Amino acid sequence: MSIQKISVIGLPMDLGQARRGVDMGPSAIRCAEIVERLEKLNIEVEDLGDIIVGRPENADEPGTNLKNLHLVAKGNTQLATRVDEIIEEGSFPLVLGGDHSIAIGTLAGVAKHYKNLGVIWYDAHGDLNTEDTSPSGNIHGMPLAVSIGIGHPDLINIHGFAPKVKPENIVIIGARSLDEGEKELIREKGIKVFTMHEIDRLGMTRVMEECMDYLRERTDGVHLSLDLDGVDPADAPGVGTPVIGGISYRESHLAMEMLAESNLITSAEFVEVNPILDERNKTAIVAVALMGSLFGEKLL
Ligand code: 4U7
Ligand code: MN
Ligand code: MN
Ligand code: MN
Repeated sequence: MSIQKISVIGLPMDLGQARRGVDMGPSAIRCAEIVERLEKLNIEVEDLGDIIVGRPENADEPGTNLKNLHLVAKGNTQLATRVDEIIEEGSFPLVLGGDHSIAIGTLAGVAKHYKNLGVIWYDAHGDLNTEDTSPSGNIHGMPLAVSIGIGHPDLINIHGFAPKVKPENIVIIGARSLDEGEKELIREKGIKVFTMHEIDRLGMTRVMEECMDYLRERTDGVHLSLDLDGVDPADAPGVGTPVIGGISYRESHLAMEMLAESNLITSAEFVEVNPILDERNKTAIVAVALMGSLFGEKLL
């Protein structure tokens, strides 16, 4: 079924990591004309604005080394409710970040609606750390672990149930910076990963075909979580944790076009755009171009 209506919602949160400015991501993406772009595709678009996040008095909270745990959980709890409502009314949730910790809330709201939710995690990183394995204490490095039910109770139980996703329903694309604990978890849980090695070796076309075949046979909906640092920093410099040797803009474009043709994607989020670190809003412009392709924009 093709998409009739898209609901855009922003979570301008930068508390899941240490570099300020990623809270301006939703604004930068709107400046790059996301709404206008999608409206041209004959899809009804509503912009629900942003969820308001508080400012921390102190990042360190007693009893945990998770930074800003309380506010990150609060923002994500609100996001889960909004995303749930969007799907309830038959619209497609398009979530704008914010750092990647916001995937906790998006997935909580989405997962309620599917028995076997699939997830494509487009990212240089695995985001599979826990309080014990995290080298940083930054929650943006943990949302995928949280979604499979591993992590702090205040995060895994958001929206009243856990886990949100089965590990075998996840496909990571673009990984090139995995911590040791994350590698262990990937092996232990049997998470499917196309690292940069597979993208180099097989090419993006085959990687996407294999990814979509894999998900089509086992899921009843697929969420795309796209971290702009999955894209090479030459093409997307405005991110907090850039890693060289990434997926090119062209390859990313192709991946989105293939997803559009497949009709597989039922919700999406674009995260980690940091205009403070960017060059003339380039990363937001890239994000908007990728969203255009994802929703069926054609060159001719
Ligand atoms: B992002 C890191 F140690 N793994 O946990 C961590 F390398 O959402 C980085 O993908 C996490 O941008 C990056 O802090 C999180 C680090
Ligand atoms: Mn990343
Ligand atoms: Mn990420
Ligand atoms: Mn990052």
